[in-house]
Amino acid sequence: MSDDQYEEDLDLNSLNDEELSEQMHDDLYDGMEEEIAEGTNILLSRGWSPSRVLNDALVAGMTIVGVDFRDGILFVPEVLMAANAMKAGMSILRPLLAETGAEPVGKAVIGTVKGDIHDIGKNLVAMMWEGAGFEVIDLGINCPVEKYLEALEEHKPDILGMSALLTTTMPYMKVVIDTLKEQGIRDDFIVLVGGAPLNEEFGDAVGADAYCRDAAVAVETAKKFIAEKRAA
Ligand code: B1M
Repeated sequence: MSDDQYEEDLDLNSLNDEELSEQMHDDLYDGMEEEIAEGTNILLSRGWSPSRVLNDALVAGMTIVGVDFRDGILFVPEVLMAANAMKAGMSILRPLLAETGAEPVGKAVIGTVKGDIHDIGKNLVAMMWEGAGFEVIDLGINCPVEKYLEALEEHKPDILGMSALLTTTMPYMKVVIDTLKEQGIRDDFIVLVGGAPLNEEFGDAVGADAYCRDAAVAVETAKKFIAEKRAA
């Protein structure tokens, strides 16, 4: 039997919990939205809590995707497909998680800076953060400092993430960080920056807490800073 036929014929209901969870890791990896939605519903119907489905079936699967993306085994299109499949599961779980009051790992606001409309990388970071259990408020593209400030005031996140893809727009990150300093709120947030033309030196120069080379690093860095913050 071909792999395709096997996939077509595979009845997710016939798998036990452990097998189904593992199958969902594979399905996430392969960006199979419908299967992820179906698997999520089956596990819930078997009495799994929403946070167990999130952590054991989805986040664990997305972690594998993140590692292979970092290591150059998966590329942007595959990661976007995996992230979309993850979203299919998340959209079922999100209202249930809100009901049960399960604590997210942390909260993050992210946006592409003023003058810049590139959003593929930023979306990837937002999705990967969501996949890692963060609550993410995505401000979209072309964000002026006022938009960041309003979102920080409204959502009180742990993390502020900024993305820039142009050498002409990346200096705007300093405008945002300097404004936070002027308002005396810089240290209330973990500020992470990223985008193709940036590097670590630039991140230091503008006063960010860290530069993130890619979405997988953004997840690792966010988790590391949150753990340090909680420990303090
Ligand atoms: Co534009 N563009 N573009 N473009 N574009 C670049 C960036 C460019 C390098 C192409 C080139 O000339 N070789 C060049 C910039 C040159 C420079 O500044 N030195 C460029 C230019 C010049 C322009 C325009 C000015 C072109 C024009 O109109 N004359 C114009 C600018 C518009 C504007 O923003 N005001 C423009 C427009 C566009 C499109 C609209 C056509 C399109 C964007 C579509 C979209 O985003 N919805 C586009 C695209 C697609 C690109 C390239 C080809 C690809 C960018 C991309 O999506 N990469 C790009 C060339 C390139 O980078 N190879 C280019 C894939 C993405 C997954 O990677 O965004 O780097 P990346 O994100 C990574 C990491 O950087 C990191 O994680 C991500 C995932 O691993 N990361 C973060 C990103 N943000 C993060 C935030 C974080 C953490 C990590 O926060 C914590």
